[in-house]
Amino acid sequence: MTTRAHLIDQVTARRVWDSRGRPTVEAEVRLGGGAAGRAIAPAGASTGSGEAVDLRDGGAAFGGYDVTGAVRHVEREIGPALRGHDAADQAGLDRALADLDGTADKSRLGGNALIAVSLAALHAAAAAAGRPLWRHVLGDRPARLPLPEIQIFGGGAHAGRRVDVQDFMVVPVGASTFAESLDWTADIYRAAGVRMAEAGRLSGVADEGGYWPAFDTNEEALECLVRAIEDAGRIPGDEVAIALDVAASEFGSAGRYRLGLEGRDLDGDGLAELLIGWLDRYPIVSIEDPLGEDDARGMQRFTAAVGDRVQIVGDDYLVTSARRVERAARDGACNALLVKPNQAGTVTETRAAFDAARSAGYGTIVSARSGETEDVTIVHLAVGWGAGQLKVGSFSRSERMAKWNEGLRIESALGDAAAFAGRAALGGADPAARSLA
Ligand code: 2PG
Ligand code: MG
Repeated sequence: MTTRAHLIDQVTARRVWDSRGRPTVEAEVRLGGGAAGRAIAPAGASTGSGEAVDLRDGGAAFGGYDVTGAVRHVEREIGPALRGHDAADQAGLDRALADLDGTADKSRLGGNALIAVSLAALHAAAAAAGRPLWRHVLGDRPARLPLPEIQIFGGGAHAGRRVDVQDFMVVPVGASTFAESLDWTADIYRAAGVRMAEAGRLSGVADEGGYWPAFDTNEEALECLVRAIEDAGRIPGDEVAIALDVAASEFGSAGRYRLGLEGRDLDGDGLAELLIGWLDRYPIVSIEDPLGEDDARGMQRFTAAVGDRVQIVGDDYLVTSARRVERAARDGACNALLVKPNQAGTVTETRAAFDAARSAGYGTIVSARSGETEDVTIVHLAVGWGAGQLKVGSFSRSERMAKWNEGLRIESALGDAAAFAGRAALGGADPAARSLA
């Protein structure tokens, strides 16, 4: 039953700043009963062309990245339209947002405006119910903390294209709790830093907090990562495995790829062969966007070749779209979905993509963006939806640590009831073993 207490009374927005020092949209939703919710839109750098579009002002201010237009849309159009809407009816509210925008890519009001409001409304509904967001979303089902993918070296568009591969990550597959997975990662992150320093190559961090990738080849970064896992006293593969985000759309299109670091031009088969060579030589359990977003044939062939032994994640390729997930599942491309709420533009559309991935037997990884803030909503979604995996960047910089730390808080709140998703959460593994929530 709806009471006035659950009805949206006011929606406001302001310009705040993200981890790259760029403007972004923060929205607040206040309900009649006084409960309120707040959320901040993140922003990508290696964006898929099918994503919801962030509305930026252009022009001279802040390099064209300003968001005064998106903020104004929340205040003048979205707020009045949502007034009186039931905050507990997320699907209806998100439909109203999408209808009001009226474009396929959310470009009129701005994907940044829409996702901030949609998430803020979810927060307000949880606050009105008097429950943490993760519990509000999960209900009474058992909770499971996600297996983290944590970046150790940044690259690609997040590091001036210093190396071609975008994310070199660790996955603590042998850990028995979320907290332990972070303990291990802290040691590996530190060990990697010591190695870089000893080699005279420590020169700060990339956009998501991973070390700046001062390597001569992409493969050298993989070798250094394996050594850092060993230096930290962990067994590569058994205890801590590797995940890559190749983000191939950033260095290739129409089936042609240019590895800038190594000065090599490859076709799709050539790139697949190179990556499969790495799978043979290194303990890699997950590989994201191995081929370009426009290379459906390449993705299908790659999945057919190695999808039974490794997780193949669609990020730019699937852009958190239920329609694209269904098509990929039909065509035999990918076996896991990267779930980024701002790619879809609303909570409900994100959830639809998530559900499509689940139905297809895919693994699911809730993910942050390279431009982030102190907002930790995605951690609550990862637990609340039973996603099984979480990717929020590296193990430094507070916009990243805020999220890992929120996972620790949820794990402590659960006490003995806390379960950890572990290795079984990886796509490509038996979907029955992944039935998490
Ligand atoms: C990705 C993300 C996060 P961006 O490609 O998976 O690493 O990067 O937010 O720049 O798209
Ligand atoms: Mg990616």
